Amino acid sequence: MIRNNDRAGTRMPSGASILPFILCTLFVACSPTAAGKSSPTGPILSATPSRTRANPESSPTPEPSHSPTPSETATLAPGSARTIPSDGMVQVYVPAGEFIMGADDMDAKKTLAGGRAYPEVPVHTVYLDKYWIDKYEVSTGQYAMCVEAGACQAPHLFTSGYGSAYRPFYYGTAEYKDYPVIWVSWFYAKDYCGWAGRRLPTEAEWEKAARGTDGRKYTWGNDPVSSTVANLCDINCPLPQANGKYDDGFGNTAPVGSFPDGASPYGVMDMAGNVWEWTSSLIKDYPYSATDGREDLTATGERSWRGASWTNGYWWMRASLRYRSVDWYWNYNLGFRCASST
Ligand SMILES: [Ca+2]
Ligand SMILES: [Ca+2]
Repeated sequence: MIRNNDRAGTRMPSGASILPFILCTLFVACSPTAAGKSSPTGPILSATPSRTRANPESSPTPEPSHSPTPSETATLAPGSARTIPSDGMVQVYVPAGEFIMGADDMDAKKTLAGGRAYPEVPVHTVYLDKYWIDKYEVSTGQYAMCVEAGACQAPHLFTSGYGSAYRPFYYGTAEYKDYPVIWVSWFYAKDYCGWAGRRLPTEAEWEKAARGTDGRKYTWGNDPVSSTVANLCDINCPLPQANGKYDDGFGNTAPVGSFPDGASPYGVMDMAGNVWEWTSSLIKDYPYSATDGREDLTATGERSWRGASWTNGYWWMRASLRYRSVDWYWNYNLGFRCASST
C-alpha cells in the first residue's frame, strides 16, 4: 500500500510556492539572463564506458577540440562515455531507436498527488535520434565555473547565504562542490547548458536515458525501491514524509553519483532521487511529440521536472513519473543535467 506520507512527498512546504515569487519580485532575478556564451570545445571520447566521477574542480581541460571521426562513431555502444572539456562532465551515449514512454500500471494510476504530478498515460512508443546525456546532475562546483565565466547567474539567494535546506552554506563551498546545484530556475539551467556547449534534455530523452527501451518501472529494473538505489526521503530526512523503512544515508542532497546500484541501463546516475531535474519540455499530455510546440524554448509556461528528489517517498522514484512548475520557479530539491545531440 502507498502510505499517505509517501503520496505527499513533494508537496511544497507551506509557503514554498509563495517564497520564490516574493524573492523573485524583490531581487528581479527571475527573467532569462542575457548571459554571454563561451566557445565550448568538443568532447573527448573515451574508448569504454567510464565509471569515473566528473571532477567539477578540475579546470577545463586544455586539450584541443576533438570531433569524433567516423570510425569512432562506429564503435559507440549504449553507455559509451566521453568527457566534456568545458565543465568536466561525463556524458553517456544513447543510440537512436524506439523506447517505451509512460506507464499505466496501478502505481501510475493510483494518485496524481493532488494534481501536481502529471498523467503518464497512455503508454506509447517514441523514436529518438541518437544523443548524449550527462551521467550526473550538474554540481555546485561545475555551476560555479559558469558563474565565474559570467555566463550564469548565481543560484537564488536562500536565507542569509547560499545554503540548502537545513544547511546554512552550500553553493560556493569546497565541502559541497560535488553536490547537485539547486535554487536554479529553468532559465538558469538552460543558460548553464548553453555555456557548457550543451542543452537541456527533452522529457523523452530524459525518460529513455532513465529506463532504457524495455519499459521498466525504475532505472534499475522492476525490483522494489531499496535503500541502496536512490537518495529519497528516508529515515534521515527531516521532513514529515520521512519513511523509516529506508536508510540511504542522506537526510539532504547527496554527492552526485552516490548510488551506483540505481544506475540506468546506460549508466546514468541519480535519475531516481537526489534532486529533481528540469527538462526542456513544456508539460503536455501524451503521446509525446517534439513537434507539437512543447519544445518551443521561447514559450512561457510550466516545464517538466523528472526523477524526484531527496524530499520524496518511494512512489515518486518511478522512471515514468512526471512533475512540473512554472519556468521561473526554484527550490532546494530541484537541479538539472544537460544533453547533446552530437
Ligand atoms: Ca535520503
Ligand atoms: Ca535526480
